[in-house]
Amino acid sequence: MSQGTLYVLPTSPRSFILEDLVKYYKLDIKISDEKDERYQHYFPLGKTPAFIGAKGYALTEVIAIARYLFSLVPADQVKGVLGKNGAQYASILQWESLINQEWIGAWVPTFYLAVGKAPFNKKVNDENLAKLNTIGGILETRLHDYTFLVGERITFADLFAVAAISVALKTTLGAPFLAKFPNINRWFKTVSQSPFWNGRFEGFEAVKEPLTFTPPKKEKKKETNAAAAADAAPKAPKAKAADAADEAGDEPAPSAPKPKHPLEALGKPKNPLDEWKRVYSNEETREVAIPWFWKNQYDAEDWSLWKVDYKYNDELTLTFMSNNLIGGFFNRLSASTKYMFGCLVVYGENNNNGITGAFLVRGQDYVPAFDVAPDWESYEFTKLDASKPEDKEFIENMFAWDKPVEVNGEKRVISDGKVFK
Ligand SMILES: N[C@@H](CCC(=O)N[C@@H](CS)C(=O)NCC(=O)O)C(=O)O
Repeated sequence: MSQGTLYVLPTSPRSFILEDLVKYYKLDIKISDEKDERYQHYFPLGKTPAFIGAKGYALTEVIAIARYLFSLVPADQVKGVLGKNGAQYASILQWESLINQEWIGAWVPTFYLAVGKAPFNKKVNDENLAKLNTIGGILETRLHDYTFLVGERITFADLFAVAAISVALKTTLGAPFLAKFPNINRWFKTVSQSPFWNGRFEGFEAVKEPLTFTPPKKEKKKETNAAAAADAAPKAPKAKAADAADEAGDEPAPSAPKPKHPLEALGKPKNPLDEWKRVYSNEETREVAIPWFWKNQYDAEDWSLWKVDYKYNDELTLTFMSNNLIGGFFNRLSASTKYMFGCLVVYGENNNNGITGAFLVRGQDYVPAFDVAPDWESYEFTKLDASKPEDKEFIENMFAWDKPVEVNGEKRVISDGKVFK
């Protein structure tokens, strides 16, 4: 019988290191990336990794779970990976804790800011990047004097740190970080080749240009003044006033009454969106929701249908980052929630993917619904005609997103997506 279930978020270093530990030591543990009912029962915080063992023994916190998993490995196989004495054991915990708390804690905000999952804030971005560099300096000094973080052989401290640093090298720190810290570079190469990873880092390359906040293309061109040019990480246009006040130490001006959404002027539609959103969320998409949509929701007078394509697919890298980009866009569209519904999907694979989808929009123009998001011009909008079978099929495929999508005559598998509702 399996010794338990490990709940993971596969893209997260806190999770994939435990997955690799389970695989490397051939532990009889089920890995699940689905938060099933048992998970919900035991883990109200909703975080991963999490573990449920025999008789309902439940654990959260990556460091604790790692220790429990090691306790299931025969002692002669663990060898020195947890240190050869009490002092080494404690030093390993020290590095793990530093990386888990301080490094990952600083990297996550830089990543969220870069992919638009958090509203851009230069101060927060700069502070966290500076902190990552300070920790880089601490590791560099240590690795100047020692081959590995704790003594002269690989321990779990090295493995954990490599997992956490790898995601930063793929995103907001990239190759310039390794160029600055040659000992980290040397150590990262060695540790990432350990058989522990079973080839996870084969062909690993840090991104040459670290991910940073990118304003919509049009805005980029407009920013010609020296101040904007000197700004290493340009701000979103809408964040500017607030940031300027922040930097000057000003109190923000009292807020004016919230302006009405321009689509209010169209009055109430015959079929408001709420019922459709409920049906879509609760019913089988193909069997019930889509027929309901055509029968009860869509009418060509009140609503229009749009194909939405990201314009810069060639700049996308990892599929989960493309999906986060959609998440950020949807957050910034929230002022238009009452006026539209839609799905955007990520098709393809890492380093070869794109974003497309379909939206139902109040009125006959897409601009008033979409221009609430500063990056709306990074997307291309094409009107769809529900009386054309191919357009109708596209909309249904996007709402259901259960089949490959055809892009330039090629069928592409949908790897992820989000619903705007
Ligand atoms: N202190 C926890 C942190 C766990 C954590 O924040 N996990 C992230 C993924 S790496 C998560 O579940 N995020 C989702 C959320 O915060 O809702 C640990 O060390 O394991």
